[in-house]
Amino acid sequence: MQDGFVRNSAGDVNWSDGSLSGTDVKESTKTMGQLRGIFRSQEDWSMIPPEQVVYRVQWIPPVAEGTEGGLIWGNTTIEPGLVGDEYFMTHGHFHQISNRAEFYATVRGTGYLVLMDRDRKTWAEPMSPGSIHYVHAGLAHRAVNCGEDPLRFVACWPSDAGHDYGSIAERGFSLRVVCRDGAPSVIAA
Ligand code: S6P
Ligand code: ZN
Repeated sequence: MQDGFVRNSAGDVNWSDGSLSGTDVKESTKTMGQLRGIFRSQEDWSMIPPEQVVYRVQWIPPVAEGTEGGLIWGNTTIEPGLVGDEYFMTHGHFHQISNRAEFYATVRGTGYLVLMDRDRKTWAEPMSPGSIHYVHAGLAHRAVNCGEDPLRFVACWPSDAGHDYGSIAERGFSLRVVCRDGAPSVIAA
């Protein structure tokens, strides 16, 4: 085989758990302390150690983030847990460029993908292993872990999508996923 004809351009995904490996894998961790104001009860939030990990993200950017026309592959793992009666979840965001969509696909665990348009109309799609979710352009998205095990999903999004966290930090979503009598319930915020 001549050098340069056969090579892996991105990295490797372990299909049993969605994890990524390779030299270009980036990783970030979101702790409870970084999620101030995201959960409904500030009092319950303050009782959890700020260093508690809520979720981890891995991603491979084959092109620099912000590049038009590229794609990024990643995964997110949300730990199980509750802040009061509210399940651990991601911060949630709109994409900065409003016509940029995204795919999510669940690998492990159960939960909900909460979706909201700019008029604050909100709904939730159940997540379970194998479920594929198309996040239409312009929708805010947040994943919620309602199970007793980590919730892991893979995602693919445009490299120039960007993340608008400010709108969610200010007003949140208009639905919340809470534990009622031991089971998840989707309620108006
Ligand atoms: C990126 C994609 C995911 C999230 C990740 C964490 O567009 O939607 O990789 O970044 O699930 O969520 P958040 O809201 O903290 O970015
Ligand atoms: Zn996104």
